[in-house]
Parts: sequence; C-alpha cells; structure tokens
Amino acid sequence: VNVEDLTICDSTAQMITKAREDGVELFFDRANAMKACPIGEKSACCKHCSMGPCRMNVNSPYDRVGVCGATVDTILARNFGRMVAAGTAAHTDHGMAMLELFRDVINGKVKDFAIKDPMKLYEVATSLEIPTEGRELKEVAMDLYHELERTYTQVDGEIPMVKRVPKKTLELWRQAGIVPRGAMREIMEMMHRTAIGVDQDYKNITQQISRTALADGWGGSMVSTDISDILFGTPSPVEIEVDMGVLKEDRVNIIVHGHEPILLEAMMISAADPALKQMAVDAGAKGINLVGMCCSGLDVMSRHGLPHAGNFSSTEAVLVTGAVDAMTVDIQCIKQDLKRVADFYDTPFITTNYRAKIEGALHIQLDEHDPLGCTEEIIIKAISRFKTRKKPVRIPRKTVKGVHGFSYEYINYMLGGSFRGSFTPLNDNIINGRIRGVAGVVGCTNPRSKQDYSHVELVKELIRNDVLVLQTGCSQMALAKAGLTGPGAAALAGPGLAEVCETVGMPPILGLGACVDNSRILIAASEMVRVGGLGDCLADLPAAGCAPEWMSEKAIAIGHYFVASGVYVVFGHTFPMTKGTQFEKYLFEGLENEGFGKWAFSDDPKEMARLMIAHIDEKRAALGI
Ligand code: BF8
Repeated sequence: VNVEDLTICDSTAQMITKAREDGVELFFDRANAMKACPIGEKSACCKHCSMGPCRMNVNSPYDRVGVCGATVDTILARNFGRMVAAGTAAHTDHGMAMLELFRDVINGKVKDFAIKDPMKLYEVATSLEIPTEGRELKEVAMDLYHELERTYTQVDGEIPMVKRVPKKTLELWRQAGIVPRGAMREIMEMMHRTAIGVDQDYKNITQQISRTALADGWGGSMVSTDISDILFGTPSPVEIEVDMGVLKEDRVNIIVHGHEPILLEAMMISAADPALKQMAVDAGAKGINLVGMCCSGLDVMSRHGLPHAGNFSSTEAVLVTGAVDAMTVDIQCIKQDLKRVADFYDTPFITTNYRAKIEGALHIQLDEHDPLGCTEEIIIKAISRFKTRKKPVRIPRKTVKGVHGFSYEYINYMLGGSFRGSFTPLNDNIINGRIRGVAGVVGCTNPRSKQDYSHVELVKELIRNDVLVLQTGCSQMALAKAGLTGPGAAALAGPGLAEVCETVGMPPILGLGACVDNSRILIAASEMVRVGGLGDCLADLPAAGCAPEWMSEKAIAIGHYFVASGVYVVFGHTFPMTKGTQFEKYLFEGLENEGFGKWAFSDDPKEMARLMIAHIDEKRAALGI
C-alpha cells in the first residue's frame, strides 16, 4: 500500500516509510493484511452463549435466526448495547478515579495536587444546588464529592447532573424512562439484559442503551471534566505547538500517552524538579522535553500549553523516530504492539495503571498518594536511555502552532465579554444567519481509513458553509496538525462565520480537549437552549455531530448519548449495523420520530458535511429562521 493512501499526516507518513526500511511492522500493515470480518463488520454475529457463535446472512438478514431464535434485530441491538456499556464503563471508571483523587485532595491525603480552580468548584456546587454562601471551601468540596459519587453508585432515582439538562429534554427522558441512575447500575443492567435469553425486543434494548449512554455523557464524562478543571484548572486559550517536530534530538524526550490527566500532571511536576533537570544536563542533554499524545496530551496541553505529538494513528510512528527516551501510558487506546515497536528502538515502555498492564512492559504503579515516586523513576529511566541512545534518530521537522483550550466557561466569556459572559451573541448570530449552525467533530483515527483525511475535509467543508465547529479528541489533533486551529482558519470560513470570528476574535474551529470533554459540548448546547431563540430542547438546535474515523467503543457511547440528548450524529467509514433491518431503521429514523436525535452513516467527508448541513437547515426551517 502506498504511504499516501494511509495518512495525510506528513510526519506519520515519513515514519511509516522509515519503519518499512527498518523492517518494523505497524498497525497500518496489519489492517491491510487482515481484512475486517465481513459478518462482524456488520455486527451480524452473536457469541453471547455457547450454543453458537451464530452468524446471520448480511445480504438477507431475515433468512435465519440464531440457535436460540434470536433475530438479527436482537443480535444487532445486543451487540450495540454492549459497545455502549463498554464505552460508558471506560469514561465512568476514568471519572471515578478523578473523583477519588478529588476526595483525597480534600482529605489532605494527597499532597502533590490541590484545588486549583475554587471558582469552578463553587460554580459546579451551585449548579447542583449545594449551598455555598458563607461556607468553607473544604466543606462545600466534601458535599460536592458526596453528591457526585452518586453519579456512579446511585441505585435508584435521577443522577445529580441531570439538573443541567434543558427542561423539555428532561421531560422527554422521563416519559421514555431513560433518565439515568448511577452508571454502575446502568452498565450492570445493560450487561444483564443483553445476556442469553433476557431482553429480546430491540426497542426495549434500545431504551436501556439510551439510559446507559446518558449515564456516560451527563454522568461519568461530565464529572471527569468538572473535577479535572477543579483540580488542574479550567482551560482557556493557549498557543501550542503540535506534530512530531516537537521532539528534540538534543533533549530527553518523554511521551505521555493515555487518558487520565493525573500521570501527565505529575510528570510535569517531576520534569520541573531542578535535581532531575541537572541530571539530564549531566547526561549531555539540553533538558527534559515532555510531550503529550492522544487524550491525556489534549487534556494537559489545553491547561498548560504542553506540546502534543499526534493522535492515535501516530503512537507507533512516533517511536520509529528513535528519539523517544521513554513512552509512558496509563489507560485506554494504548495499542499492545507499542511495546514491541518500543523494544525495537530501545525505548523504555512503561505502564503506570494497575488496570492496564501490558505483557512484557515495565510497570511502575502511579500511586495518587505519592505520584512523584513513579514519575521521577520514569524520568531517570528516560535520562539513562538518552545517554545510551544506540540507533540513529530521525525526527520529522514539522511543527504547527495553533490555539486550543476553549472550555465552555471561556467560550461564554469570549462571546459576552468579561462583565456579561453570555451565549446570547452566539444565538443572535445563528438567528441572523451569519452562523448557520454548530457542529461537533470528534473522535478517533482508524488505520482502515486514511488518517486525518476525513476529519480535515469534513471540517473545511463545514466552516466554508458557515458552520462553527467544536472539537475534541484525536479529531482536534488532526485539524491542529493541518494548521487549522489558528485564527488563520477564518480565511477558509464562509463570509458570515468569518465576520463573526473577526468581531469576536475567535477561530472558526474551537478545540475543547479530550474525549471526556465532549461533556463541554453538552453544556454549551444546553446553554444555547437556555438563552433562548433556538427552540426549547436540545433536539431543536441547528446542530449536528460527527466522528468520521471512529474506532473505539467509547465513540459509540458518545455518539449515542448525543443521539439520546437530541442531536443528529453521523459516523464515518464503518458502522456496526446490518442494512435493511428494523434496528437500523430505528436508530436511523425511529428515534427521531420519538423526539430524540438520530444516527446516520457515510463513507465520504463531503457527504458527511452535506448530511449535517441539510439537518442544520431543516432545524433552521423548523425554527423559522
Ligand atoms: O478518548 S479519540 S482514539 S485517544 S477513543 Fe482514543 Fe478515539 Fe483518540 Fe482518547 Ni477518544
């Protein structure tokens, strides 16, 4: 396969070529060698018991049923439900770890971190109706902890964050019986209902799919974002350098890849330690160069301006530079094969979270009560690798500057000014038509589609048509590498959007952070409803979402919590669905008729944009604007 067909990221392309010269296999090679299973790809097989596995005929899905009699709709819905359960579990377990850290910071058990943004703490507490007037920060914080713990553990009744949901949307959820309880309960019930011989009505299964997904978006993910802001600071715009050129030949390069910000926050403290800096200099280096990748990188770059080397499809490629003196990982989206590639280039590869060990990798557990014990050891290992670098280093020279860190709070401030922070100007500009609508473009990259291509083409098409784009996750990094996260991108925007960008002083593409920060999009959308003029529920907004190159179950959970919240969501390149089934019709049409959003699929970024814009126009027409 030609390298140009695998990626539009120049640095990754250079490293794929180098890997071929070095005889190192990458996941691009395996994706090519191992074609996707044609039945599994359409989600038309069931292995929930040992009477099977059973497979359906994807070309004629009602030809047969499973040994137990399960229809293709039951099979599709159960598989989809388990993907949502897994994605929700990932985000909520991550959120719960953040909440535990918060508790231990309040208790004084964790000394290396503190409450960095007390204002956000008071705001979150107020939004959950926790009294703050005249109370000590610690007292409010402890109440907040207990309230938020319910997001995970609450057995019955509505979780606290639904207080933020627009009234009419919440009413719809209540009628449909999908207001989430604690995530543990929802995930448990989802797993139970999809076991052999339990729920065998695809519509009833979908109800639990929605409730589980909402426990992620308005629960686990939202808590994770809020607590990370409280502990590490709420992001505001910061100029950042991205792409593989941020690695420096004369420095000790450490890549931090994963999802929980704790590891990278602790790494930053250790990397600033004068003794360790001196140790690096003594080893002949000009310093320690800490670089993020994937979501923890996005989290920390938005808060502290740390450089970022690239997204999911580049994590092996970055090792091929030979310049990485240590790669350290925590949870999620960490390819097992990184270990083998790291070994080839003599890079120490270190796991740090007991939940996510990798066979053969060095494990140094990050203990929240003494995080620096772990991170100092990692830095020492990296310094010693720098000293004994054996293989030649080849770093792609490309770096790109862009602006990131658009939290909901900052967007509010940016639009309304410091004394009257408000979403009113955004709504006004949507109503007067300068801005056609708002789109969230998010999610992964996938070796089965050309890396970054669909993200970049889709976003260009959207802004050209005056659609303001909000971004998170690996998608944000695709646009950053393409040089479209600076104010210069306004030159590619349609005249209306460009004018607003110029007046407000904002770029047309706003990077909001990691995948859990999709919750910031939910909050922004709710605020648009609250401000008025754009209908009275989330489904009324001229808005749409897309994950053009998704691959993780987490993306399906995110997609579905947007759909259940009322948003039109397009997924690209692949979708776990058999065409011509009732379940497909239900997700792609039926849910919308019940007042929710709906799913759509396309393989082509121009078509994705067309679908999203057509939906935005439909919503505008319904609003009479
Ligand atoms: O949570 S976008 S590849 S890194 S799953 Fe993973 Fe997908 Fe990237 Fe972050 Ni999100």
